[in-house]
Amino acid sequence: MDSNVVDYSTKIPNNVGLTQDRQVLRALEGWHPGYLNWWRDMGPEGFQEAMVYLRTAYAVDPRGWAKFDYVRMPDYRWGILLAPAEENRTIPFGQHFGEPAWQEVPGEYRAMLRRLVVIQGDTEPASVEQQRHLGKTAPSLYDMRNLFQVNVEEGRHLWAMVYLLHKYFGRDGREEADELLRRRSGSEDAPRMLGAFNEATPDWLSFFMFTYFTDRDGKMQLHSLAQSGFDPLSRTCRFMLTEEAHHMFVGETGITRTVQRTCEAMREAGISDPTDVEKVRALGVIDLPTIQKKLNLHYSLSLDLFGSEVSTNAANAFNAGLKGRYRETQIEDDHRLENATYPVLKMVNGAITKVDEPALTALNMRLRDDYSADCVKGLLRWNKVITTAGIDYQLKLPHVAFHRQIGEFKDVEATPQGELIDAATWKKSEADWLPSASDGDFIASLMRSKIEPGEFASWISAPKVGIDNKPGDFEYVRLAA
Ligand code: BYC
Ligand code: FE
Ligand code: FE
Repeated sequence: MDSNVVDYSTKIPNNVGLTQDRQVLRALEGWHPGYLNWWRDMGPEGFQEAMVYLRTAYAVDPRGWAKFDYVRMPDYRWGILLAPAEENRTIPFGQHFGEPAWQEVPGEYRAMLRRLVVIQGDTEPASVEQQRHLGKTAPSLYDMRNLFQVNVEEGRHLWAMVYLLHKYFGRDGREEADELLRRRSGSEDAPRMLGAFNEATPDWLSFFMFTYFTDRDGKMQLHSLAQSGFDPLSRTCRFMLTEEAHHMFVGETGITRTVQRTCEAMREAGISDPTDVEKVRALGVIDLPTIQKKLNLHYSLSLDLFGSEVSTNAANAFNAGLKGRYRETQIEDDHRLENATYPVLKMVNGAITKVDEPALTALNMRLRDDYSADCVKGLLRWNKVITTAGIDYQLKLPHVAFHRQIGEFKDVEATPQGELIDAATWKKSEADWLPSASDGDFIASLMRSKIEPGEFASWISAPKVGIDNKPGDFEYVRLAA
């Protein structure tokens, strides 16, 4: 069978020849009911019966892989899709540089590889859990559809990692796959593995910030894992990246539309001072300083996901050929990094200082730098909207030392400009930099669901174009009667 085409005749759609792989098929069929239970319990609350205009992947080549149709989410065809194998692929970095890519798990690196797969897998259902209440306050049917599209695809990303665990890791792989359904975002006794995935996503502005900033960590991590010498992981991640693009699009355009609506409302009302928060809020839109606070929060939480700036885990995974750098194959160096250095921001004698560290242990820092550069693009777009509206305000990324819980800066307090401050000053100013409870209450007060086709909540403008080129009043979700 053509491995570009997905086999939909089986219960678990796939392009990995599952029908010929009875043992793995049986293992996955055993896991499937637990997954559906998890989806019913922890997936979008109140919308399991709604018909949602979703895209489903039918092929894995870059063009035309998706078809759109109305689907009840529990009937979504979650499947196992790997990007086509690259012939004669070799390991592109590390101690095994140039050797043929592995088609089976390299025994000596089994534990390290399993850990990476499990951590990746854990984030996917976590995000669905974090977003499960948002359907009820969707600002439009268009946005509601996008939320659910992201949710079903994160569910599929879980399947992607579970396939690797079942196929390549035997019994402990199956146990880990079960654990992925047991942990819960924000749970006291069985939380999700990484910090940001236990935080709440209380409102739609947070959702857009999350899909812009946190899904973008997903992009960077998936790019690094797509370089992996373990070929099945590489192929899985390469296909996941094609889905990821839509998640970040949802975030970027969601924030653009929020900023746009705010600027429009301010102009119409003749308000030129963006910091006149009360006046702006009275218009039923989110003031720019509050948008900046949400941005500060989600960016800093997402920076924590890169781990410590200096990390032997990162060096080991690179040396082993399991996790590479962003765009590894396009970098011109020896891809072993034994003698190279990389500048790392560290705390030295109480000051934030740039220090050259061995490039191998600085890989998390490097990926984080690549991430920050990638984040800037959205800010340019949002700021253009603000400038075009004639408003004197600019959104900015806070300094990497601001509000950190992991790495070099976890024990210090810093302003968004990167100035170190004492605990008392932090306490006094925190509410100027991060969303306060009253900011949250205000945003929550705007989160009114709009379910007439073509209708949008007061705080967000309509998108420029519809999904799948549908007109503005398209009924993206048919709610259950
Ligand atoms: N929270 O050497 P260190 C996505 C732990 S998002 C809690 O500093 P390392 C998505 C670490 O586990 C992408 N714990 O860091 C987005 C270690 O613990 P152990 C997800 C943390 O290992 C939106 C210890 O601290 N994929 O796909 O080099 C929606 C020391 O670790 C955190 C991946 O992350 C934290 N933030 O790097 C849906 C890729 N950070 O082992 C989906 C796979 C560190 O000593 N994971 N720790 O007990 C990795 O590559 C690495 O595990 C990390 C950490 C980059 C996360
Ligand atoms: Fe994902
Ligand atoms: Fe995503």
